[in-house]
Amino acid sequence: MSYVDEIYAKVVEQNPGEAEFHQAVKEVLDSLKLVIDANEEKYRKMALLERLVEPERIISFRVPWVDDNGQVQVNKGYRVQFNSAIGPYKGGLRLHPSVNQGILKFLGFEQVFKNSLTGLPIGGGKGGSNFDPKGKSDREVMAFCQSFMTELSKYIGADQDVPAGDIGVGAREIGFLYGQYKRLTGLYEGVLTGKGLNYGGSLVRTQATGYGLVYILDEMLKNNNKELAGKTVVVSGSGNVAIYATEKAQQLGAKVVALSDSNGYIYDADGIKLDIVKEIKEVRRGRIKEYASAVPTAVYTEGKGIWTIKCDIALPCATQNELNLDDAKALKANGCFAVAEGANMPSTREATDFFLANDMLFMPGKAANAGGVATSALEMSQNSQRLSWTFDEVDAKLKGIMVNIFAKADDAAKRYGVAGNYVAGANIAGFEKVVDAMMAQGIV
Ligand code: NDP
Ligand code: 2IT
Repeated sequence: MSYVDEIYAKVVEQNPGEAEFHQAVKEVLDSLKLVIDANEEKYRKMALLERLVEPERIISFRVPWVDDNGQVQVNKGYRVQFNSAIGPYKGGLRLHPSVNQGILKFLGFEQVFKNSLTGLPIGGGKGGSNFDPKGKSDREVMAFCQSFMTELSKYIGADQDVPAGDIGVGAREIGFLYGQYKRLTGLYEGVLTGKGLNYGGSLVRTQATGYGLVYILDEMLKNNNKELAGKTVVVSGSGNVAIYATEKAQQLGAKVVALSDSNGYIYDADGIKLDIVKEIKEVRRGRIKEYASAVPTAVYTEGKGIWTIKCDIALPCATQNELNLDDAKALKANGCFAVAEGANMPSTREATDFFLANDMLFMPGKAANAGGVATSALEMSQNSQRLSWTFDEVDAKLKGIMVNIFAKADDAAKRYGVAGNYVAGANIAGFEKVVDAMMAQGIV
């Protein structure tokens, strides 16, 4: 058995029940076969792959808090510190009832390669809890965040591990988490990113993941003699990534006709009116179906099915495995020619293979959504400098980073004889920097 296949078998055996983690590891290892096979002896001796797939550390803890009825609630809290070869652990915190250790390991593993692709000095990590912020009062969210940070604060720091937002964690949660960290440690430092602009946050961080997604999409299209202007786009989700992907796509002349949440999706043939979506989602914390009550041209459909809408470009921006093989076939049948992943691993492996086999342009999440964490790293730089850059400065840096990520994925794919396969390209390019740093730092 090849070294790569051996390691994958071990991962499945030693991490039972963690399907998403197995899926993420398999995709990366399959891409790396070409690179590993050429250096098999050296890497085997150094147990390079064994170290790459094993988190440096996983912290898991109890999170007790009191709800508005005076009832004590208990959630599970985690931080997966996956790999610090190229910088302090960096990655978001997810608050969603589906969170478990396996999901955070998949996200932490992806983050290692994503962060490497940004070219910035950040290692990979991820954390979160099975706490569900939906329907909770601000006081309940604060109580949870304070309890979560009371434990997490022992393991993080501006030069050690710097969490940020992800599903269910936005400006409100980062504020509560930051306040508690400062109170416990007495340190006013860049220990979290996505902070408010008045206490160390960076301009563009809120928009960064969605904007970055559209910047790299635009670059991929241009490099394949296509253009974004005038195209019809379907975006799934209606959270942070979906909203700002829609905003940038519209700015660049595309027409976004659909958005969704976990209950259903809206279709607006006239093009999504984003100010109404922002009011529903960012201000009222409501459901996407409320859009159809406010906009007469819109239709709301309960349940899944957003990928059956006819479009040129699909941007999955909700969650893992939200787009399966049938969805991929429906997209192709309707003329869709490009897919870029705003979410982490939103396409199943079968869907990804279908895109690649059918000559669709496909940019995987670890390249396509890296703009968020890249701008987080820019926030860290500004915190260290004790300076704030202007919107245009940060936006220009973000754009440069995304164009560069495209170039790296494109170049690696060409070097290994799989031109146009940006999955292989992104995985290989991300891996090259991490492996180089790991080999240089010895057996740690
Ligand atoms: P938000 O919490 O702001 O929004 C998440 C959106 O996805 C909501 O519309 C939500 O619907 C929907 N969603 C979440 N879980 C599910 C589910 N199980 N089934 C169906 N729909 C679901 O999160 P973000 O926009 O920040 O994150 C979206 C994706 O982007 C995630 O995969 C995240 O890991 C990834 N990402 C985020 C980055 C960031 O900077 N925020 C950076 C890089 C990647 P509902 O409200 O009904 O739950
Ligand atoms: O998946 C991701 O890259 C994020 N949720 C953003 C992480 C960060 O540290 O900004």
